[in-house]
Amino acid sequence: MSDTKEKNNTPKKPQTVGTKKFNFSLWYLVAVLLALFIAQAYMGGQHYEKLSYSKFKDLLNSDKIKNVVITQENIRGDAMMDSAGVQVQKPFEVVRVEDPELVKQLEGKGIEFEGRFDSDWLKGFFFAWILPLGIIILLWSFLIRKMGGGGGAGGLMSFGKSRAKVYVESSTKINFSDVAGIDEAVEELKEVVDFLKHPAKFRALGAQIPKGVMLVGPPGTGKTLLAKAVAGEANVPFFSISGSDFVEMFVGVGAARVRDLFAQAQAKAPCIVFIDELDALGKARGANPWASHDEREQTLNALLVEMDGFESSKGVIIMAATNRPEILDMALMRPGRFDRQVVVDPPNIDGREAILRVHSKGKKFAKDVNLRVIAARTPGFAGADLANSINEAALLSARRGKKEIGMREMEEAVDRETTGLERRSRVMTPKVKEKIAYHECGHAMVGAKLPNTDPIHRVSIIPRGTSTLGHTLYLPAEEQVLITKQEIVDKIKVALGGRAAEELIYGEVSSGAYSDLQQVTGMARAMVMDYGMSEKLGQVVYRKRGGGRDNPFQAQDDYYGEKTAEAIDHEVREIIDNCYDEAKRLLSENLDVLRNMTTELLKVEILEGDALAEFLGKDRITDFAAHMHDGKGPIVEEPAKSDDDAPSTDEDDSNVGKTLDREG
Ligand code: NHX
Ligand code: ZN
Repeated sequence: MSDTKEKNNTPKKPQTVGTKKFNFSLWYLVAVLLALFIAQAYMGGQHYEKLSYSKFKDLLNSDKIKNVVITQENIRGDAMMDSAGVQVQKPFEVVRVEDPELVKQLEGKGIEFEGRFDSDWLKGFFFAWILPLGIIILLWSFLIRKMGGGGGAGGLMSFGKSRAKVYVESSTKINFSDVAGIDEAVEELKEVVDFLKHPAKFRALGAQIPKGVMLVGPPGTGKTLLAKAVAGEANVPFFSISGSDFVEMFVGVGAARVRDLFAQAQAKAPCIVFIDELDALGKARGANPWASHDEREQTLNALLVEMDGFESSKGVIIMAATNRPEILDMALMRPGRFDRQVVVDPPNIDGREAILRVHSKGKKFAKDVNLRVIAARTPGFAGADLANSINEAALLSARRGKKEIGMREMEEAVDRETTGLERRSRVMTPKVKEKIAYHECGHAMVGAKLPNTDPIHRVSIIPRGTSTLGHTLYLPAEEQVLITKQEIVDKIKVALGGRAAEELIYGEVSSGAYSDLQQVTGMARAMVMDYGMSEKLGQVVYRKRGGGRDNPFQAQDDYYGEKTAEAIDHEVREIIDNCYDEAKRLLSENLDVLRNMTTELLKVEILEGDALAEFLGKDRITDFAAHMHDGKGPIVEEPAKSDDDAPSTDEDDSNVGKTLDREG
């Protein structure tokens, strides 16, 4: 293990510790046997002339046989034989036939002969025993290698200690300033850093130091980054291992690895041990049907024992990450183990903006890039997704030969993630193109005429992905936590605006509104069944909680009878019908603008910003001020603060204020 310690100083190098010697000798054995077999086959298979017994007797009678070796099955020897008209001495072989006269004949002619036990038994032994055994062993080791899975190298006989990849970074260089958008989690972990830095302060008070911190949150939210940041802030070594590295074919291997890991960590204390994907230990049973339940239990037990066993005052803090805390063994959460849980939520709009700001460090952006818009456009994105979007935008900008990343590219990167690739090649007749344009302008017009709707960001008739022919984007300025009845109603009207425009202009409707209608139906049903927003059905929740993430297979045994079901359907229908009438009314009152806007949209294919304001009015479109990331802090900053040092103009700042103070 001494070499491990030496290598620990090189950061970020995965180390593979363990023995492969047994594996080698196994291969060696197989190779030797194979060589033996081949050699034998060569020597045994010397070019004998195969003769019939009668031919052999003819040769014998005509004194052409020189010598003979008799085995149980064969007679071999040398004989003078015809070869291209010349007599040559050649070796021959015949299959032995019951012939009591043979010995007398040989004696009579004075031919040298001997009996011999054929060494062919070796061949037989090889085929009957060694070869099948070899094949079985080969197959076995191959299978195990396949199944031992996850871990990488190793295989059958590497019962070694921790061949687990232990990434040791002597200091991670990452600190809390690299972590954005999860402020609560960071706040929680500051205590851990404090302990690692000043253990004496805590010990003097006799305070119990946390041993284990569990980071709980969906993938990509920055759990690993957070753990690294703790190590970086405290400037201690960072041991990292994945829970899946503990899951092995053989009972006890994982447990041995756990013990080894803790031994290594304690030698390096104070330090952070980070176990990623802790739930892999809980999943083990399903993942490998051949591995028994015991392995998982033993590994888990080893982990618990190790956590109980070591003194946290030494300064080893275990951090673990999981996105499914519910499947973890309860024993892990007991005091003295992972008694502290830190929830790492997906970021809200402010968090996303902060994350974007962090990831834009060291990248060149054009002046018009507005990270607030990107943050508003990416609900549900986690840190990793946002980082990916920025990278995508950088790649796009490079491909387009730009010197800096532009807003177009940033938006395109997000579009690709949310609606799919542009498909300009999708050919459509002018008639269909016009219909699409009217549909989209219908949405936008209705949205602009209603008071409780989100500002319109963009109208586009460029097809995207597999099934979208056009789209209208609205951007909420803030994360919506509550939605009023009137806001939902207005949303329904906007969603029906597309079809309403089609009907008004063409007198008939198309299947294109399919996805709009799905949304509309969902919203209306939620009003009636979930939010108590229908007078006829009252303040009652008719749906069982369920469906969604908790219970995706929920059957439809909700809380209502047949009469109520009818009433719900009727009410949903009525809400939608009323909204549709209202949408049509709004459009028919503004038919000229709708026509002009559609004509323009058909020309330019995308309407946004000022071009959009021309038809919808400046206060109904998104009007985020252009703002960059260059250390000025978030866009919500007080204008007074950035007066002296910020390069942005006063105009910019006033725009910012206006956008964010917008009520509703
Ligand atoms: C389709 N997509 O898949 C075509 C390509 C009305 C201008 N048939 O509301 O893109 O029509 O405001 C099966 C059957 C999607 C699957 C019908 C998937 C219909 C989007 C709807 C714009 N913007 N509609 C919109 C749109 C469409 C759809 C379907 C489907 C259009 C509209 C999709
Ligand atoms: Zn639509």
